[in-house]
Amino acid sequence: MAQRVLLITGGAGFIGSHVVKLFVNRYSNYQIINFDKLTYAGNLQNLTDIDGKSNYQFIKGDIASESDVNNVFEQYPIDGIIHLAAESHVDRSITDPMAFIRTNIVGTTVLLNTARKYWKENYVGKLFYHISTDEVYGSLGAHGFFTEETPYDPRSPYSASKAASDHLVRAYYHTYGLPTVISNCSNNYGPNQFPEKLIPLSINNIKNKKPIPIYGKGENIRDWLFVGDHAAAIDLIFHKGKPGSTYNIGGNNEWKNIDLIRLLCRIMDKKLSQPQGESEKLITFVKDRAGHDLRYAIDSSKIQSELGWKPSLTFDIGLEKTVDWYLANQAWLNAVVSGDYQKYYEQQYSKRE
Ligand code: NAD
Ligand code: TDX
Repeated sequence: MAQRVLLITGGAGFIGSHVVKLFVNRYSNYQIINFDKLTYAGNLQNLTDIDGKSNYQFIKGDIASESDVNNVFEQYPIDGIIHLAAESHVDRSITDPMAFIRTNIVGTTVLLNTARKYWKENYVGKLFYHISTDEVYGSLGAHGFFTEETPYDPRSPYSASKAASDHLVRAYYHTYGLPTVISNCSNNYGPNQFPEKLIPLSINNIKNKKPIPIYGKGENIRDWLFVGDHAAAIDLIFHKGKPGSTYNIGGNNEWKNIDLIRLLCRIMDKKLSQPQGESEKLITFVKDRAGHDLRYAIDSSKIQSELGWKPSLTFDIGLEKTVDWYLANQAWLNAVVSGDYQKYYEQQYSKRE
C-alpha cells in the first residue's frame, strides 16, 4: 500500500508537470494523482517520461466542478494536496477575467471544501498546499523586496484572483483548522512553458524570424527562477513547511525585460550559428500591458534559513538549458503553437503594433 496518496492539481501544465515528475520519480512509495482539466495550457506531452509508472495516475477533471473533485476523493484516500491548477497568464486575465474567477477562486474553494468534507476534521498527516505567486503583493518601485509580511495589493485580474484564493486558503486554516501552507514564487522559466509567456514566446519568434514584442520600453523588472528550483522548493515545503505558514520563493535574479531579451538574443544567435546581433534586430517595442506592474523582487531569506533551500542554477546556465530544450523539442513547440495559439497571438498582438 502507498505510504501517501497525493493529489496534484494542474500537473499537466508548466510547473505542475515538473512537480509531478519530481514526486513520481523521487517517491516511489507515494501514489501521485495528477488532476487536470487539460485547458490550452495543459499538455500530457509534458509527462511522457513517466507514462506507465505504477505510482502515477492521470485524471481529467475540473477543479471548479464539485462532482469532478468529489469523484477523486471518493476513489482515492487522498492525504495531501499540492494545488497548482490555475489560469496563469496576465494578458488573458485582462481580456477574459471570468475564467480566472472561476478556476482560481471558485476552483480553489471547491478543493478546500472537498478536502474538509473528506478529512472530517481528522487532520493528522494531512496537508493542503496552495501554490501562489509574488504578483499578489503588487508592484515595487526601484527599491525593496516582497517579504511574507508585505500587504497584498494585487493589480491585475490574474493577481487579484490569486490573492483571493490565498485569502480563502488562510481563512480555512483559521476558521476550520484545515492544515494549509502557501508559497508565493517569482517568475519561472524553463522547459515546457507555454509560449504565451515572455521567454518561450521570444524563443519561438526568434526561431521563426518574427518580431519580439516588448511591452512599453522594456523597463519592467522580474525576478526569474528556473522551474526545477521551484519544484525543489515545493518538495521541501510540502515535507517540512509549517502548517499555517507562507514561504516566499525567488531567484534573487532581477532583470529588466529588455536586458533579458538581449541576453536571450545572444544565446539564440550562438545556438542557431548566426552572426551576433541577428536576433536583436527582431526586437519591437509595442503598446504596453494595461496596469503593467513595474517590478517584482522576492526576499526568500525565510525559506533559505528555515528549510535550507536555495536556487541551484545561474541565469546564464538556466537560460541556455531552456533554449536547448526548445530547440531540441520542435515537435512539442509546433504542436502547441498550432490551432488556437495562432488566434490568441493575432488577438493579443495585432492591436499592439
Ligand atoms: P500553466 O498555465 O502552465 O498550467 C496550469 C495548469 O492548470 C494546466 O495544465 C491547465 O490545464 C490546468 N487547469 C487550468 N484550469 C483548470 C481547472 N479548472 N481544473 C483543473 N485544471 C485546470 O501554469 P503554470 O505557469 O505552471 O503555473 C502553475 C501555478 O503556479 C499556478 O497556480 C500559478 O499561479 C503559479 N505560479 C506560476 C508562476 C510562473 O511564473 N509561471 C510563478 C508563480 C506562481
Ligand atoms: O510578449 C510579451 N512582451 C513583454 O514585454 C510578454 C508575453 C510579456 N512581456 C513582459 C510583461 C512582463 O513584464 O515580460 C514580463 C514577463 O511577462 P509574462 O511572461 O507574461 O509574466 P508575468 O506577467 O510577469 O507573470 C508571470 O509571473 C508570475 C506568470 O505568467 C504568472 O503566472 C506568475 O504568477
